[in-house]
Amino acid sequence: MDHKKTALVCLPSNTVDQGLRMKDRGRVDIPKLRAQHAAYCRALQELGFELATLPADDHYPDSVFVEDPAIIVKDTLVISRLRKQERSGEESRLEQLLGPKFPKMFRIADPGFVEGGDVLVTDNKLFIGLSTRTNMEGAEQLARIAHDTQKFRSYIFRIPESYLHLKGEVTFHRNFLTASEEIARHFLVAGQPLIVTPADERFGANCISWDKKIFIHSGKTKTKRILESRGLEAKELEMSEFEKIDGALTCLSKLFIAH
Ligand code: CIR
Repeated sequence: MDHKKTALVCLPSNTVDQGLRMKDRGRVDIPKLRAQHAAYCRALQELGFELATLPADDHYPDSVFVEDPAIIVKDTLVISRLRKQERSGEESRLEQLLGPKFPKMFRIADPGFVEGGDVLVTDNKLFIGLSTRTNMEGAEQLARIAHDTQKFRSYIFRIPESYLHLKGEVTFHRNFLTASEEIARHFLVAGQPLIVTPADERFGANCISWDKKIFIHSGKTKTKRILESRGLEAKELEMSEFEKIDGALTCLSKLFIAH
């Protein structure tokens, strides 16, 4: 059987500059953002991913952030329940596209809310961040689904108020994790080597990799040095326009193995 490493992405909408933001970080330059998205897609291909690309959806300014509307735990697909009115409804497009590819599918139900950005999935554990977007009801529903379908154990904890999502500051890379020093202690139970990044480099721990090659947000010089000292080949991607609307590298794709 052909097992393809697939990256689901969504093209940026014409309204992407109206994306939600925790604080004003300046005007989003849409042409520049599109160029950054194109470079990101090329990076995924360089890592060996085949792209599945959703068309832009102007009704949803934040629809480029496909990490949030769904969670994948092995062959189980969980459709999120997005908290913000402005994003509510983004889930159905992912469900239509991904639903047929997964033998098991569940939906987070009222009064639960979970966003994919708050869920770190490792080989056998979930780490779920409670945030302004993910509540305890949602986290418990997800933990139950992951336990019943895959025997996964879940760890649920509150994330710092300055974070939008847990995964802005932690990434699972198959053989190791990268995590900001501010939250790294939560992942000591992960059973994987942990590479700790400085707390003052926002999104430093949010990176995409395959084997030794790792793409990071540009300008994270200390993070880059740390990754290189661990034998990784770190390459920078300019993400300035996404950072203005609180987006990081992993937020822009949903990675899975297609059967
Ligand atoms: C939002 O506030 O929902 C978007 N502007 C940013 C979403 C970033 N997604 C992520 O961290 N997974």
